[in-house]
Amino acid sequence: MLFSIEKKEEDDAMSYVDEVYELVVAKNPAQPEFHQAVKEVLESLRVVIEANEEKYRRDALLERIVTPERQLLFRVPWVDDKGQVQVNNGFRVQFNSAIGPYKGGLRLHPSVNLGIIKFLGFEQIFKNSLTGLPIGGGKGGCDFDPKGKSDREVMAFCQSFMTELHKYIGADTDVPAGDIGTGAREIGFMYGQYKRLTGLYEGVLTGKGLSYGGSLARTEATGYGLLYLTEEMLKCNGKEIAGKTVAVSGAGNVAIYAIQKAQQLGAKPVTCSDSTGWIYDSEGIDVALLKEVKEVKRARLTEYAAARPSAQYHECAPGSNVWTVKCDIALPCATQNELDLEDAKTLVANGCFAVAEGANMPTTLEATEYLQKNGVLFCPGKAANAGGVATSALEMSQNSERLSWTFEEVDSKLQGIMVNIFHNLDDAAKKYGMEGNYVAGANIAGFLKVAEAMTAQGVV
Ligand code: NDP
Ligand code: 2IT
Repeated sequence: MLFSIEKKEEDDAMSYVDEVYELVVAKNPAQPEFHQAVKEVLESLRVVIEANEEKYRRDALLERIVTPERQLLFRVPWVDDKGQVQVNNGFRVQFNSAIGPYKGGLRLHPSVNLGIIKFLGFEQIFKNSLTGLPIGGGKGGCDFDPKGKSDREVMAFCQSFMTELHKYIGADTDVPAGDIGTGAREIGFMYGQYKRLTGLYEGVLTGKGLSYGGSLARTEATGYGLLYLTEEMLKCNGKEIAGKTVAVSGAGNVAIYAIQKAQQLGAKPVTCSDSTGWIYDSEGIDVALLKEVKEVKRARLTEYAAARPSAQYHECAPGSNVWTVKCDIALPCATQNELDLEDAKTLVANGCFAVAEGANMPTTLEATEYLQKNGVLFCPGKAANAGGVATSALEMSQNSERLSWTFEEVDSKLQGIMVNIFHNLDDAAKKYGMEGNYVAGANIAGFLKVAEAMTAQGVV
């Protein structure tokens, strides 16, 4: 009798992976993006965990890896140009420091909430591990919208944000950087305030200006890195990038330099987008014009269309986006969940054979599965966009040795890192019997290093 009860319990027992996923959903209600990121990683790790389930379970390794080491939530009050006090919600999630100081960007966007910062911080753990450099995972941000604000308002916000954040960061503890809405201007204001409050001239932020400790090629790094990895992925699958038509979404830091490098490699990027509209340019995107509109004027893409006869402008609407354009390669470079199942079907029907994520988690789980099932080469963001944070780590190295490397030096290290990342995930996918599944490969390769470090460091 006893035996049969035990046997039944055994049959009913959920696998450790499923148990931890249910725990995450129960303990973190109303955080769908965080659940989505955890689900994708845990599904990929199933084969690794199940081979060693007893040990991982006893060590509560998965419970620990899905729980941030520390979560900071703080008030950010500032005064606008009319003299009105504004209040925003600031966040910094210090997720995992097993392999290095927390490292990850700061997102400034009205949609920011704890669940979004946690999804980004969780992704960052594995991404940073894949770079091969000693950086742990973290992310932060605020529901502040820099759009439409004066420079003085942006400075007032950044100073207030850093007045609280500076207590928790440092060159050897936690090193933030840019992300959506946080570019060179915001990093400059934050760095100035950190220095004023602490008296320290140290590499506490990356993406700094070149005159005060920034690295050459950091601005270009995420977009360039995305193309270096895509090129290697195509090469290893008997294809080449030259001559191919590319659909890019976004018109920010990642998208602009992805478009630029795609052109340098002989491809033809024909689209870009922002939150209100998108461009199809039959002659290929004019990068100089796009930079002028977005980096200098901070204007809408209607200005691009107005200045370029070959460009068509479309409002963003359901069913109207860059993925409707016929392309060989798709590079989503705007934001999470911007490429859904319908978009994936359209891409496949139009003959697209490769998708590499410049943004973090831009493809929904259903879309990813559809693309993979239909033979599309698919590289997830935690590998494909790791060039940005990798170059941030190179900026940290330069700050530590108080030297600056040349553009060529940084760019060639970036290329080496991206090629290496691709081979690591390709090898991991093959080793675990999932050849060509780069999502699984990236999650497994990223996880194994962090898991080993966590195990070696004991229960902390
Ligand atoms: P930017 O702020 O420079 O640009 C973001 C672009 O995406 C803008 O064109 C913006 O349009 C568009 N966008 C942002 N949010 C939305 C939204 N909710 N709906 C539609 N469009 C949107 O950010 P980055 O280029 O730096 O970041 C883009 C993506 O890449 C993000 O997912 C980020 O996390 C990721 N990433 C960035 C790295 C970096 O080094 N910067 C490194 C690795 C990943 P609009 O201007 O109208 O808002
Ligand atoms: O998502 C990312 O990897 C970034 N926004 C860059 C982080 C960094 O620390 O450079």
